[in-house]
Amino acid sequence: MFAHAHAHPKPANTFAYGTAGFRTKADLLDSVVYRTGLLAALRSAVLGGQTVGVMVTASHNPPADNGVKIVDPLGNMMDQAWEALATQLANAPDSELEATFEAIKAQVQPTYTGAGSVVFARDTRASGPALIAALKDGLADMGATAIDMGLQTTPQLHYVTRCLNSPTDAADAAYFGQPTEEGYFAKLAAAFGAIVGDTAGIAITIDAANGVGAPKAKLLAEHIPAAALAITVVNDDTANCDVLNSRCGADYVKTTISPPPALTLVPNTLYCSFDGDADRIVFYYADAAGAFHLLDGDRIAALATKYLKQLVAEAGLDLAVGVVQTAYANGNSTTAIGALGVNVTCTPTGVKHLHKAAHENYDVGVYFEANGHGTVLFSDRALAAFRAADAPAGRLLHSFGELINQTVGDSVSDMLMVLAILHKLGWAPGDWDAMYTDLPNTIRKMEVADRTIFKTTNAERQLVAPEGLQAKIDAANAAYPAGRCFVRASGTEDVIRVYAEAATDADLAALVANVFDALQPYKA
Ligand code: G16
Repeated sequence: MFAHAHAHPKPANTFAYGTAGFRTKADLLDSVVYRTGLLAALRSAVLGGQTVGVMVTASHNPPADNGVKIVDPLGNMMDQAWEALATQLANAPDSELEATFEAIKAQVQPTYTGAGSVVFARDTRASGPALIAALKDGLADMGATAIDMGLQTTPQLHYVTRCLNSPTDAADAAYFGQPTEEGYFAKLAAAFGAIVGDTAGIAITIDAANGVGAPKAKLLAEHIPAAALAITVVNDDTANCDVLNSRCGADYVKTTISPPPALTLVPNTLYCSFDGDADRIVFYYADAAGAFHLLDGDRIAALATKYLKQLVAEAGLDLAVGVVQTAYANGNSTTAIGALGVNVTCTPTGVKHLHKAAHENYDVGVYFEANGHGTVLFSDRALAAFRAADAPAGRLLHSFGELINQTVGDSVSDMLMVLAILHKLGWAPGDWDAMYTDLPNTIRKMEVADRTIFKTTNAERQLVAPEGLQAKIDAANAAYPAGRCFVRASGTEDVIRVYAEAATDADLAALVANVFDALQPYKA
């Protein structure tokens, strides 16, 4: 039945649909991506032939890795109930592939009689074209319509997926935009222009992580007058795949709390870093004395919450504004955001969890992971209120509704949101930084013999296995003022992550040393 299956044999490895889809060494992924093609087409059929998205990327991971994830028709991550099915199909022995597929099909029962439709794109990794070929084989074996968007950022693929499933009449309230790259940039540029005008004199330097965000940021610059926003792009070498995310990009800046070495920071000037597929962003600046200041996802959440809440009040709207974070949020950010008078909730790592919580709980749902992954979601009720509003604040909210990517965190859209808010507030980087002071903190990773033994509860803040380890971490935390450390298995890399914060640098160092002592028995 599957004509191309023999060309995509499964290696001996076991695969899991993790934090952001399948992600591992690229040379292991051929069969996984082929089978993801089969599943994406099936998902489309189950959803009545709506177009499903597939993105081939490993985002922040090193150049030798790659990954694949499925996007649902409204541009959100695939329904989590299907993750187990994706894992099951990826791990079926070659001889059982068709039987496994048929069993899954019997379970999900597609009623649509057509073959489904799938739109897909990839980032700049060297392994991308071959994996896309495997994906196309899977779609061909299902007879699905295959829409190839070529090189795109992950958020662009989410955007296009949503547009392909939305009304095409711009007068329709559910119209989202044109399902093209041009449509994406035109929508962002128009909304940004409506907020800041044509001569705002804003400037930003973007570290594009030597990834797909580099050419896309340059395209954005063609759509916005330079007198409104002057964009400089650095770390833009996509010709050399080996430099992707290497000593640059959002993950490097966040985890090292330092600028990319290739950049010399001009004091009191704002910079930002994208990650490899441009779905996260962190900002930073150097003060007059040359000290580095990181403005991460927590701070983006604080800024957006403060400003949007203010606009909602000015517009006289009764809307629930709230914030979603993960355990990685700096404790002082949670306190400062709470002091703005909004609810703050905590979910496990993974934007799919934050997105769901923001969507379910708030009209204006600000969600950001500390690593710079996030966006602001507006409920249908909020968007309708913005459209109907006469007051200037209401019109501004309407423009922010157009500017902010409603499908997923987006470096480009988030960057424009932050720049627009800073401009409206008349804030320099130091004013934004002054919203609160981070507790000293660190994120480390450790290679372990088997990361799957690390099981967590309470939004990943506590371990339930291996037995006895959490008690040691609890004792370490209790020994230091404001000490908070947790350990969890990464869903995107073969490591465990250790996050710690404490009242002073010395306490932080001692806390981390204690916890690493406790982790020694598990080290690879
Ligand atoms: C992905 C997810 C993020 C998550 C990050 C790290 O980001 O989309 O939600 O924070 O991985 O996850 P983990 O700690 O489980 O490895 P990206 O930018 O790599 O797609």
